Amino acid sequence: MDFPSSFLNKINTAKKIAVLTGAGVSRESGLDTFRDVGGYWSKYNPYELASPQGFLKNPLLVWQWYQARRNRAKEAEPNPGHLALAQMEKLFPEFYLFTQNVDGLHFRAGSQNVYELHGNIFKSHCFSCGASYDIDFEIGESIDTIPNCPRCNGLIRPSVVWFGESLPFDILSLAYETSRSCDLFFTIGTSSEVYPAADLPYQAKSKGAYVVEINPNETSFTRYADLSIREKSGEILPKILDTIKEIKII
Ligand code: BV8
Ligand code: ZN
Repeated sequence: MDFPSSFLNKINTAKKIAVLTGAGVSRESGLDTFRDVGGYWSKYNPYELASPQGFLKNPLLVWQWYQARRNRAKEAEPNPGHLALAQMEKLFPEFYLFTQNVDGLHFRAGSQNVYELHGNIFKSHCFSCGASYDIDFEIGESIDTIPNCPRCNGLIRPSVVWFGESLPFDILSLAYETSRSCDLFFTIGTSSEVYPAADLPYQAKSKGAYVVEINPNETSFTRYADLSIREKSGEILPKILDTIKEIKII
């Protein structure tokens, strides 16, 4: 693929890179997205499954959904898109990867500087007192398979950020600061629907960064992007990596 000279020049001069990824980056690892046809939100009401109210109303249903996603994420492998991002990180002085994904695949691909905006599906904590638990348990068909907190007997929940819950303050602050001070911003595999994560590319754009969107479909951000690539991330990111290596003569 021939990239525009504006992008090639930016690759050559950029010192600080910021990346925002969404569920589309894990699609080629076989994991479902949320808003694609057949995605989670076409089958379930997001507020039933990804909100504290939904969890309190039916903790077993929510846990069974997360347990199924945990099992699929465990079986999944990082795809060429994850792997290319892990290699790209080594080619720039500063490279920050902010992900909305909770599947842990960026870490497994070898990315080091990864920040999980919406938490991690393999971590759990007590809904009542907040104590963290990395216990390995299997959710079954009855509510008593949901572990209770040994400290306060509260219900244990997945350590992900649900609708109506604040993102980790330190990570969100870093994401805003990085987006507003980077030279080159990639928004990859996200529908740009969920805030505050979806605000990050706008922040980058407002401060003069060159913003690249990678998504087979248009999004509400597309018209603001300096370069919008209608491709699958697992296919185009290895080509971008090769281009970076050619430019940096590596
Ligand atoms: C917050 C849990 C402050 C983790 C998720 C009313 C009350 C409270 C808040 C709100 C409200 N109204 C609006 C809000 C704000 C709300 C929000 O933005 N709602 C939207 C829907 C309008 N946000 C929040 O609530 C956030 N918190 O605001 O706190 C606050 C606090 C208290 C009170 C008020 C405010 C919390 C947001 C986090 C929600 N958690 N899930 C999990 O289970 O995974 S949402 C879910 O959406 C995931 O986190 C996911 O990461 C996120 C974004 O989805 P995407 O990753 O973009 O995935 P999607 O399917 O949408 O798109 C995939 C894309 O990939 C598509 O575009 C597709 O074309 C593309 N694609 C497909 N294949 C490929 C590909 N791309 C590349 N390659 C491919 N091969
Ligand atoms: Zn507790």
